Amino acid sequence: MDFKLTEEHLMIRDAARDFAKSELLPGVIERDEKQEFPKEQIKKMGELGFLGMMVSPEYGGGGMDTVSYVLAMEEISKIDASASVVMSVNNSLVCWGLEKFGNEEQKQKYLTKLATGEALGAFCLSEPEAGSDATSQKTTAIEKDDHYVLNGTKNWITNGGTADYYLVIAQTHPEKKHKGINAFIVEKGWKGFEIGPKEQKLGIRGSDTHSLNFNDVKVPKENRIGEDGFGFKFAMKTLSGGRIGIAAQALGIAAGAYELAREYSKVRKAFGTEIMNHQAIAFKLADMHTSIEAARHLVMKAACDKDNGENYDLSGAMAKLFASQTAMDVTVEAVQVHGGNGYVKEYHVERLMRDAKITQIYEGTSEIQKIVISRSILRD
Ligand code: COS
Repeated sequence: MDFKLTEEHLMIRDAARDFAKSELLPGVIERDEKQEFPKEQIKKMGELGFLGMMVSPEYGGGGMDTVSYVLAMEEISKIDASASVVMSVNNSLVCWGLEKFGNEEQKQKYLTKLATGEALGAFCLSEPEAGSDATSQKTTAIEKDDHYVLNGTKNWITNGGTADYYLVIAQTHPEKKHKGINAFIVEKGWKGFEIGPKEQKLGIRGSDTHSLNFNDVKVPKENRIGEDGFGFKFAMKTLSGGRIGIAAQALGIAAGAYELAREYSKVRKAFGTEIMNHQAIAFKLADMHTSIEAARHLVMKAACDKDNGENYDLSGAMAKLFASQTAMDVTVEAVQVHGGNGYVKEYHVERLMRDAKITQIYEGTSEIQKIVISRSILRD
């Protein structure tokens, strides 16, 4: 096994690191406090190519591999997990799904804009009664003449209010259960498409999360992705890659909190010496570093599997499960290393601790990852 990164990988990682420090760090505490979407910063991320990293240059993307993508995700997430979830959804759920399964017209019309950041995307699978139980879709898309009529509600949609294009999963043939589900591209502003109020969240507060209502929205037939009934497979395949992005986000949150704790331990004094000289603190840092390295290996393995054309359902699920637990453990310890200062906003670690929790919930809870993992290892 060769874990060496190429010159190009290192350049991408450094570019993401520099961007995060110079453009995302200023104002990150205030955006979190006010639940303010990083609009200008996301625009710049689009201009720099961070929103369509893996899309082929033919459609305006960066043509990069998944390893590059997770390296950039880690660096952005160290500083601002609200910005990185926007990046993750646009790259892995929206752009990847469209490039892999959309037709040429759909790619020309939508992907070219999404890959450059000219437009932003959202992925709409979850519903009030279909979160983990994703096959129980209540949103319907009924065929009528040259279009489908979409009705229903989607919940907890990232980029819900800010997106331009929405990939919406809906049931067309309820009698066929998950085999009757379709995926559609829906544009903001279409008649009957209403954006619900913004959710008040524990973490990733700068990201824009809404419920969406569809009331007799007319969706042209040409906006269905893939064959009739392909929607559930579309969602599952797309989410498998999305989980690698969220694993990288969790890794970045953990690494960001660890780096802050390590540096703090070198300057904060207690009992006459820097706290790093107390074994109670040094051992915490040793544990944090070790689990972050283990998470990084799992994230890289999943990214390499995807780049090498291997199946990544299992490695992606393991990466997400482990990295998200690492994010929780490490951020809690980073707050502890900071003591009282860890509990106040200006030291950043309390925000990272709040941001970490969602990585165990979205794009498949940790329990769902265990279903995917156990089914995979017991099938072979
Ligand atoms: N790739 C391709 N197809 C997949 C797949 C994958 N990774 N995972 C499942 N499928 C297919 C199965 O092959 C099956 O198709 P067939 O009946 O044609 O064989 C179909 O999907 C249904 O799968 P299954 O029978 O395993 O469905 P379950 O209801 O048991 O649920 C889980 C499967 C739990 C894995 C799925 O519902 C899931 O991932 N839930 C979480 C959803 C989620 O991540 N929500 C967050 C929303 S985004 S924030």
